[in-house]
This record gives sequence, C-alpha cells and structure tokens, in this order.
Amino acid sequence: MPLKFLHTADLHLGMTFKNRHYPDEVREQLVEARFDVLAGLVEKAQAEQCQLLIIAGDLFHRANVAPGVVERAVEILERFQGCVALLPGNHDYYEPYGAIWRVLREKAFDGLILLIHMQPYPLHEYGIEAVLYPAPCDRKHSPENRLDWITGLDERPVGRWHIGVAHGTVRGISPDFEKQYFPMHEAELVTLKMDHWCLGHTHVRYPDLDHVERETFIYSGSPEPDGFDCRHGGNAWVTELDDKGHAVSRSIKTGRFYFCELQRQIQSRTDLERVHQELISTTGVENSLVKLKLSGTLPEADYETRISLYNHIRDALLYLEIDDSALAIEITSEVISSNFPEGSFPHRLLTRLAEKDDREALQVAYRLVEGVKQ
Ligand SMILES: [Mn+2]
Repeated sequence: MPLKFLHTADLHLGMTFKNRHYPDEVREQLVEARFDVLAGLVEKAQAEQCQLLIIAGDLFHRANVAPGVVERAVEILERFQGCVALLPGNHDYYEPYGAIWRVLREKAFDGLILLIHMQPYPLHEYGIEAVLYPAPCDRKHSPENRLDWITGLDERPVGRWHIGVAHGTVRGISPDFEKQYFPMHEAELVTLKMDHWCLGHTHVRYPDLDHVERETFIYSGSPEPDGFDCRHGGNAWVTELDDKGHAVSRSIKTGRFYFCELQRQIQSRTDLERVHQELISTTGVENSLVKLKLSGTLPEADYETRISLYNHIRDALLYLEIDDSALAIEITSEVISSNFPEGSFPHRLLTRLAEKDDREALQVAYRLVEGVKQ
C-alpha cells in the first residue's frame, strides 16, 4: 500500500495584516481565512484518505503569537484522523519555553508529532512505515541549515519510506540574497538520499505545476495568499509514495482570496468602464484584492468625477487600491484657453502641440507650464 500524505507550510496563523490600510472588515477576513484554510486542509486530507499531514514550518506567523491562536490551531488539527507532523519554521522557530511550543506540548493530542529535535522520527507506532527527518528552525535567521545531523547519522531507523522535512531556501529556487534563511543546496538534498523532501518557506509552490513526479524536493507554497507578492490562489500537495519510494504529487487548490496587480492605460471613460467590466467578469471577483495602476488621460469632466467610477469598481471587489498619479486631464483647446491667456507663450506652445495631435508632448508641456505657473 502506498503512503499518502498532504504537504503544506506557511499558513502564518496570527498574521494581523496591519501592514496596509485594509478596512477592518477586510482585515478580519484575511486573519480568519488562515484558520479556515487550515480547517479546509484537514478536511481535504481526510477526504483524500491521507495517513499523514505534514506542515513544513511557519504554521504561525510569530514566535510570540497569542496562546489563543495556538489553541485554535490545535483544535482544528485534532479533527484529522491521522498523524500531524509539525516542523518549526523561521517565523515559529523552536524555543523550548517559547509560547508556541509550550502551548503545543500542553495541548498535544495523540498523533501530533512536533518535529523539534534533530533526530529521526519513526512513525511505526501510528501504523505508518515511514521515518521523518526534520531540519527544524531554532531562530529567525541562520546562514546555516539544519541538515548536517542527517549526514552524521550512523544508522537510519528501519522504514519503508524516508522523508525529509525542512524549512528554508534552496539556492537558485527561492530568493535569499543575504543567505539568512537556512539556505540549502539541491545537491545536498540529493546526497541525503531521502525518498522525498517536503519543504516550506517560499510562499509560491515549486515546481509551479499541477502534477510532479520524482522531484528531489517540492515546496508547497502558502495555502492562502497573504499579500500582493503572493499572486496565486493558494495550493497544497497531495503526495503518494509507492513501494519503491517513487513520489507522485498532485497540487490542490486551497485558497479563497486572490491578490493581483494591474496596470492599465486609459484615454476615456469607456476605457475605465472596460477595466471595470474586465474585473467583474473574473471569477471570484468578490474575493479579489487589487492594486490598479492607471495611466493615460481622461477628459476634464470625467477626470473630475473619476472617484465615483473608482468606487463603482471598488464595490465589486474585496479591496481596491488605485494609483492614478500617472493619469492626467486630457488637454483640449478649451482646457488651454481656460488656463492661459490667448497669445501668451504657454497658450501658443500648447495650442501648436494640440494641433499637431502630439498627445504625449502636449501632456508633458502642460505639466511643465502648470508647474511654472505655481
Ligand atoms: Mn519562513
């Protein structure tokens, strides 16, 4: 019988989303979504009949997250009728007397395995013929990973499957310019001869495919997007290891919210309405958080009333941030005449550019003379 497990990481429970000016009700939804996705993962693992649920670090956002957050997580995880293996990541790193790990030890249920020590964790007593080899984080940053103990191991416990669980970056795959996130090398992971490596830290799945086979390591990515640098719908892996130790992983969609950044150039109210149409025809628009950058021009009257159009777009979305600093009033002969006396240098210059229909030069020149006027 193959071994089947669900692999996730980077849920960041306890994240408060105070980094942006989200309205309170949006912020609350983002906070709650992290607990909901954990509950969803447990349900999916159950429905897929997984024997094991592996969380490869950063289940919690901070090492000093409120005890209530940890208790809620345990209550959700306890619903899973298999084993839960939990690795400390660099956000929820292991400290023997740290809030998270103290509460977890106190509230632990049978089947919750805290991968806190650099030692093999055989799962035979849970009816699983696998051995887990963790690389637990014990601080926020480290230039060295926690894999050495595996190399130095004299003998491995008997087991049909040997699975590594690590949190940190892999050179060339996840950005770590200052080499402070427990950096690993793919070659190192290969040398350690595991049947499979479940990694956490990078919030985007790797490989970015729906189906992968016999990869040395895979990152689950975050199951629920948490910001504008996380442009996917949230994923997790359901992995099967066959009797020969060959791994096949299937990506499952897990998230609710979707963050996206758009840039649009507009020249009329119709163009802006088209952006609105484009957004509302996207599925899941009500759960979308959008950063929209507008450039181009609008006729004066539309420019003056653009905010009501923005609000119209905003109503369809969960959250909208608009940057229209590159959007300007369209310069027409009326605009020129109402701002500059006829015969003046600016009037003559702008009128000539308007006649040549050189929109870009006209906008630049208008901005310049307006600047001088002030
Ligand atoms: Mn991390």
